[in-house]
Amino acid sequence: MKKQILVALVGNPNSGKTSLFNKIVGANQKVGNFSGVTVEKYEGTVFHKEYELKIIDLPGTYSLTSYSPEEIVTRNYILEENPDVVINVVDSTNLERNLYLTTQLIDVQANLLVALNMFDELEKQETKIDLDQAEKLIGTHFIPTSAVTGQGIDELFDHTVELFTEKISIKKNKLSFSQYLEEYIEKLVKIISTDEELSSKYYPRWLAIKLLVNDKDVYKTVREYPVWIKVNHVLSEALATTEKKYDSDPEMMLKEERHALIRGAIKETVKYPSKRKKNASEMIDSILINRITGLPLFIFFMWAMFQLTFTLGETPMNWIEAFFGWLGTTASQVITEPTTRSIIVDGIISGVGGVLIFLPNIMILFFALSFLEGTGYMARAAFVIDKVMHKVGLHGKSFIPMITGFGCSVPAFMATRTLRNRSDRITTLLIIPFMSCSAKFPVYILVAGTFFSTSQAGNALFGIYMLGIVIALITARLLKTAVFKGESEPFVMELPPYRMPSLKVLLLQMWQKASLYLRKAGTIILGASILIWIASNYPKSEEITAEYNQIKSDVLISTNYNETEKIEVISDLEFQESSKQLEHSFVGQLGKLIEPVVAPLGFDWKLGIALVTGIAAKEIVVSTMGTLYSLGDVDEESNDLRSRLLENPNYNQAVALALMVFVLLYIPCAAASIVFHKEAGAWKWTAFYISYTMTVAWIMAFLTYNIGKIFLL
Ligand code: BGO
Repeated sequence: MKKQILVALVGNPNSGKTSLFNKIVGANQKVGNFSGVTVEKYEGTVFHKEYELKIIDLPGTYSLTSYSPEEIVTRNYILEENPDVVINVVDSTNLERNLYLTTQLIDVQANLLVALNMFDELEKQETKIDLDQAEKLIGTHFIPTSAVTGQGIDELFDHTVELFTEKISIKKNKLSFSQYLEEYIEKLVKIISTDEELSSKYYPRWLAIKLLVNDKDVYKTVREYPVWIKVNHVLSEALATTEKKYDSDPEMMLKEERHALIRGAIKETVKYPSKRKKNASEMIDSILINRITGLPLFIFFMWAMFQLTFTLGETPMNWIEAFFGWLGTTASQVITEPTTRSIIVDGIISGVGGVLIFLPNIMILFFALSFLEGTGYMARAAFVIDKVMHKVGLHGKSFIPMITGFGCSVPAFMATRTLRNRSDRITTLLIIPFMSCSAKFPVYILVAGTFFSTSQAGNALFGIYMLGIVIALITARLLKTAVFKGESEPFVMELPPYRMPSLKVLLLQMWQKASLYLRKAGTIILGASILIWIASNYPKSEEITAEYNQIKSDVLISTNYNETEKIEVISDLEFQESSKQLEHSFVGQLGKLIEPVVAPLGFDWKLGIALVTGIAAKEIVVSTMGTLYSLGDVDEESNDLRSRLLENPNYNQAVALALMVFVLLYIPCAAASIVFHKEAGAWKWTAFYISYTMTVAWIMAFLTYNIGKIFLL
């Protein structure tokens, strides 16, 4: 008795499925009806080696939704009869349309083989498909066939038997959607999996996807189960957030992402003859993701973005700075009690104000990032970088969390969840800290804007971001050669359609980031500013006070000075006194302790302290500097931080660059580090992450300072 394999043929109308079926089974076929519907059912039997292949030709369909009787029959057959092997017949001359169904067959976890039918036509057109790459990217085997010439039919049988006997396997769920959608899918899968009956009947990931695309049948099914209440809650949330965040709905997004995945897969595997006419999107792609122009263009766009943040941000930044300057001066005049005045002016206004002046730049940066994302360019950038990433042992998929890292390391660390391979994930987690987050932005703007001209500052900023990317790539290469050996697994890189993003969505996304920044300024940074003020003012040294009181009274009664000179000398003495008190305070003592470590980088103890406080949150580097420099300074003319920094004889462009490099590379904030630990899941990685980022930061800042001294001073 031969063993029977149940094989279903599925494909779009006109993919040549009927022709292929006829070619395979010949006259050996019977016609019936699928139960309960008038859709005709063709089945036939062929024998191959010691197996009997029972082949069912399912009705032609474009997708597995439940709109037409053909779709319902096909879908129910696959879900309920569970065929041993599903052969997806694809018109290889029209892949973009035909592979849509393939992505849905992957969702149902069908044991899938793809027959690239009409291959004879494709060969006539001189189109080439890289079958190995296609298999690696999509996780299933692709077999070129022709129902006309009979090409590939034996191979199709061989693969069917091998798949059935598990000599070969397919990689299930090789295609994954964006991090945003995957998070909802994961949430739904978790809930659905708690119901044993439901999850044993249907594959939970498929149910989750179908619920998100609003599939009426699946809704009806899941509603019968107690998990429905929780499921419905997540669905309503998904609907509301997608509407708010993307002005879209999950159904639309999933559909677009399927197309984007297909376009990406085709781009990476199919080579069309050069004489073929391109559509508009392909024409833009041929420049933006071109092997020669792609990378320089990406670098140019990044450069333009940073120039823009500086040039456009300059004026509103000056307004806000002037406002806080005025506020500080007014508060100094109005508040008479010295301690209250100092805490408000030197602590809160200098600290929080110092951070708030960069709000316009932050908003411009996020607007530009959202714009690049919304137009579909960021996905192209990932596509371009994919090639570079492969050289360091990663792939473009890791670039998405890296780009997210430009915004904030917390979501970036979480975005590594889309990487299924553990070594890729750990490597990506370890390189994200070098992708400069937006909280470091105020430090760069402050330092670059103070020590460089506007256009130089834009270049310095661009250079810093590029340095971050380069260090990240070198780190990945090192980790991949020394720790995680082995090839990186290829994935399909999405190519979404080009479009003009809606201004409403861009403004909304920009505002969300701006309000987060404002909230942070009003909470963490305010709290930190007060704490730093306290730690910089206490303990007070009675001796210093007594010593200076004595000198001041000597000056006042001295006959060596006239009245104007006396005011000047007293003012100088007050400055010296407050500097000495600052050095005597907790902050001063800690600063002196750190100084030997940071001195080789050109930093004094105040910068050292600012860097330490920056471990809590990077903006605090700026607010700490604001407080420390305003406390040690009584010069009424320079009441903003930038002027105070410029007046310091120890600071110059070399120190400025070294400071930017250190801030770029050293450990991210505490909140991000906690998330890193959770995602990496082992202390050894957290310990490595802390020591590695700190060491790299120190070495690079040391080099920058010393090389900078030679060329800039
Ligand atoms: C007509 N190669 C080539 N070159 N053509 C193929 C192949 C192949 O591998 N497979 C199928 N075709 P269906 P569905 C036709 O009918 O099997 C052709 O809907 C014509 N008809 O011959 O029906 C196949 O079952 C007049 O073409 O597809 C058929 O999936 C002129 O693709 C068409 C030219 O195949 C659709 C072709 C009156």
